[in-house]
Amino acid sequence: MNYDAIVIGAGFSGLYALKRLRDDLGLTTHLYEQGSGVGGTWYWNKYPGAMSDTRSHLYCYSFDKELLQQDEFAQHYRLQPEIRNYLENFAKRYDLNKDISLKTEVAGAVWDGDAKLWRVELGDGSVVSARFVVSALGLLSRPNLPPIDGIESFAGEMIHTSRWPEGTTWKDKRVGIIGTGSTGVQVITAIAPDVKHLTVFQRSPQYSVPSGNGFMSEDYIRGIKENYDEIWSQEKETITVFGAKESHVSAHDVTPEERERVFEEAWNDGGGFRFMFGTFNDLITDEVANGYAQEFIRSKIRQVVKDPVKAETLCPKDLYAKRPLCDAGYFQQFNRENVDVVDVRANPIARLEGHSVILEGGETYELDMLILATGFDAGDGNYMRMKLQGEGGISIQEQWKNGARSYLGLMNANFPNLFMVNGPGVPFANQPPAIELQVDMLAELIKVTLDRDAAAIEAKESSEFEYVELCMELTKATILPKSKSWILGANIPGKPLSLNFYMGGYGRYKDILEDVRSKDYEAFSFQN
Ligand code: FAD
Ligand code: NA7
Repeated sequence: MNYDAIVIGAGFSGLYALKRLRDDLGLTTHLYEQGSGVGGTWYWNKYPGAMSDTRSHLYCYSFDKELLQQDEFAQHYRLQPEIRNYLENFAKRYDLNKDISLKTEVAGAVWDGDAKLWRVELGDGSVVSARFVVSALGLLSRPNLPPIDGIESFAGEMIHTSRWPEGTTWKDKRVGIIGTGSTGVQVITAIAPDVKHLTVFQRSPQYSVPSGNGFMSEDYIRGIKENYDEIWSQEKETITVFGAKESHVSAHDVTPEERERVFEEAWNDGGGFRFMFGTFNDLITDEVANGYAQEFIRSKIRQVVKDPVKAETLCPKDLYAKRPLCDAGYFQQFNRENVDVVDVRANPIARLEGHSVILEGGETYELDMLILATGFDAGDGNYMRMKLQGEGGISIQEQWKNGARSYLGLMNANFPNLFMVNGPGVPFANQPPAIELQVDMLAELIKVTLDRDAAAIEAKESSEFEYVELCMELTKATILPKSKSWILGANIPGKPLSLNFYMGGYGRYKDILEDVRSKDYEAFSFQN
């Protein structure tokens, strides 16, 4: 089969790309998805407690005014089944399913420079072709399985949270969980009341604040819907578009009492992004300011957790510089008799054997079920296992050998007509609107290519170089490089620093795209 365009991945990104390319540009377009349903993140992550922590009214596409009015949400945050439904309904609304092949992995794509098209290899070995490819493989999609001895032969149930089988039960079981990131915090909070015993194997304690989730009044929801245009246009000028009013005040410019008041107010309002970006403007750029937030959250953990030994184990001492978390009563779970926390940074996991997790110190924990909330090989994880070859046969592994990078998160030099959504260097922001921005831009670039009667478009090396420098500079202006998290690919042992994000914010990224447009796309080269 030959298409004008092939899209890979059926999450927020791929579904919107299929709609834009097929319906708005009139291209014959087909989408391949390895899962057996659409939804991407929200198809895969069915673990208990899974939810978004972007405010409900902003965790959706913004372009479709009718859908915004019809959309149903009742709480401040959407739960996984609701988001999956939303995306399934989106696919139905635009009749996308007829152009989607599920259970179809794309194994690779090779640029044929003579024919000026991509030869796309599917999992069963068959080959299809297309002039344009949109790879919407996901930012947080490739599961990270920790390299723990004996992991393949663990005798109990073992589940990575992003591969949670429907119908799994944890009730009355002896459960262990490795990982206390956003996912771990959600799972622990959800299952603690029902398990027989829960052992939390914690390597890094977390700064988590209350989510403040709860039902919104009908009046409140009506108010949102009546003012959506204004809400979106205001939000799209912010850094994160997470619905948290961003602060313009330095933590250094207020008295200690005022700082405490501001933190307390944010703690009571709820929301991780609200706490990190809405209290003071320098928490992720200034270690001293960051320290004030750390101390505040530690004091809250010590107030909530009754057992002082558990409380100390749960108190983070690192920087508050991973993705900000929020929870529905995480620390409270450790007041239950049946919930323990084990510090596996001080005493690492040595191996799994039979039903047991065994620490280097020899302590043995026998379990019925082990949950791996160990996150993702973020950003380039899905790319690195594909055979993706651009101009002259250069592989993506070679292109990114010193770390994943790109121009605008959208294109790489040497890879003509290949567009990424959520490629390295996209804005660190609420995803659905950030995805729309990228997909709209790539659709625009395809249109420009077609209008110019060009066979292909490619990012210039110089554009990519300058953009990577900019991303690097912005990242270095933050304290993020000092924290080991997936944001820069530091959660995967041996992985080079990946510029997963542009740290200038959504609003400024939008301005960069406008600049590209105003300069008549000179950042790209066109082939005939
Ligand atoms: P995905 O939804 O990851 O979709 C990618 C798809 O590509 C997957 O279905 C995958 O199976 C498919 N795929 C990959 N490789 C191949 C291949 N070779 N062949 C075929 N198919 C392939 N973001 C926020 O902004 N706010 C939040 O609150 C938030 N919460 C999150 C909570 C969790 C638990 C997780 C994991 C992520 C969260 N995110 C959040 C990020 C979330 O990933 C994005 O918001 C968004 O869903 C990404 O959509 P996507 O389409 O780009 O990628
Ligand atoms: P994260 O945030 O990467 O968290 C993974 C957790 O797993 C984190 O606590 C890790 O500890 C821990 N981990 C990973 N490997 C190991 C090993 N080998 N031993 C012990 N502990 C380990 O992933 P999440 O799924 O929670 O969240 C990812 C994003 O998805 C999140 O930010 C949201 O955007 C949605 P570490 O911190 O590395 O010491």
